Amino acid sequence: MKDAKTRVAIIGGGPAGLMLSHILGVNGIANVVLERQSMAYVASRIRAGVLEYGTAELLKEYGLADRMLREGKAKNGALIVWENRPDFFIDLKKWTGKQMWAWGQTNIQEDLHDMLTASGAKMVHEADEVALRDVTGNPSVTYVKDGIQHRLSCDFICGCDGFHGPSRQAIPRDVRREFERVYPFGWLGILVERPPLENFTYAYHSDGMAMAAQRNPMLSRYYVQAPITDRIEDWSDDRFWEALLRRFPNDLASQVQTGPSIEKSMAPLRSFVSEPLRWGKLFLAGDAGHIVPPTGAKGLNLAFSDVFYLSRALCTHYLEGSDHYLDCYSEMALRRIWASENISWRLTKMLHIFPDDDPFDQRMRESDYDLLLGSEAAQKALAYEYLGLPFED
Ligand code: RFL
Ligand code: PHB
Repeated sequence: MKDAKTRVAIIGGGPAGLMLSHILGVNGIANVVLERQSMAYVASRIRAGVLEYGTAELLKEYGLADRMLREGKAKNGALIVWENRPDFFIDLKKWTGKQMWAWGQTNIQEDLHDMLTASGAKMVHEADEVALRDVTGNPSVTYVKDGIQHRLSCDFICGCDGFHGPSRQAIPRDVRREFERVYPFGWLGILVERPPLENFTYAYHSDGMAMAAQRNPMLSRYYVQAPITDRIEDWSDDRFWEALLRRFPNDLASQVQTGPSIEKSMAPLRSFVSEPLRWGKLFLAGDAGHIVPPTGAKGLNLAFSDVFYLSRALCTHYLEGSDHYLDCYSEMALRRIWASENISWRLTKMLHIFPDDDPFDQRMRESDYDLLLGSEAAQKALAYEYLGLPFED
């Protein structure tokens, strides 16, 4: 067994884990990231593409926004189109005076990795059998790397290991309270090397939702709602484009530039929150503690807001000797998490076809949309939620 010591052990090298490592490193707080996969694998995952205003500001503050400012696109909002009803633009600029950014998670992950490598940060990739020990006493994390057992002793463990990682399970079952909605459909997504539509666009259609997203001037991402039981092999490119174009109104469908997919994947939809986010010296951040369906583009943004709160708490502990923010981390992060769970759930309900819905549910869905079309108060509220709530002091 090889022994080592650090202040903060971070499990998981996704966006939450790497961003936390970066902020702690900038503040001179020793930390080690333990990631199960190789860097190449982590970098190849295609995920989110919309950054809330607060996420973009956090990237700017920590020197991670140069490429976003050069190659990404500031956006004034997102479009909703609806079969046989007028279009609606979630007008962030008009109602909040702020913008969001079209900038992919894959790029952020790359920039974080490069920044951490350049600063000599400690990242262990392909760490097997990661296990959390004595999280309410003298915490440590054990793992196996290249067949050799390691023990990393630390002051705190940050569980940034996503929905399937071991950190959440280290909180005893009788302490943990889990809240969950599982949806009976997924989002089948493709990447295509073609210019995207101007706007991120959510389309409601009686066949199911469809969505247009974007990565850069020559890379588009499109999604269609599909039964979760469907396999990727069931969806040829032709079938995908046919479904997508049918679900978009003609004027938009005619602007979609189709082509061969370079990636195709099925994302399940789930709403999930585990409370509390702290147990002893263990703190959960990002997907380790909660999941949202992709409809509001909140998953990555929530991971970053958790990291904002957690890094502030750890910096205040080490640099100012105060545990105030550590003690209120779980409560404070959960307030924002529940707000994002709420908007993601409402948008998911409004924009998708649910197999068991009856005509009453359908009228409720249409009346939700009509309220948006007709009420400036509803438009303003949605703009604030889509932009992302501010971080608490
Ligand atoms: P991640 O990105 O899942 O990273 C967790 C990391 O922990 C590692 N890990 C372990 N490491 C060591 N030992 C173990 N035993 C470990 N077990 C796991 C994993 O290998 C991984 O590298 O969580 P993080 O950092 O909290 O970031 C969260 C975001 O990635 C996530 O919220 C979003 O990507 C969610 N999401 C989307 N969000 C959006 O806002 N818009 C989207 O379009 C969108 N698309 C998606 C998504 C998530 C998806 N998943 C999870 C399947 C599409 C997909 C397919
Ligand atoms: C994406 O860019 O892939 C994306 C954007 C907005 C969403 C979901 C996915 O709501």
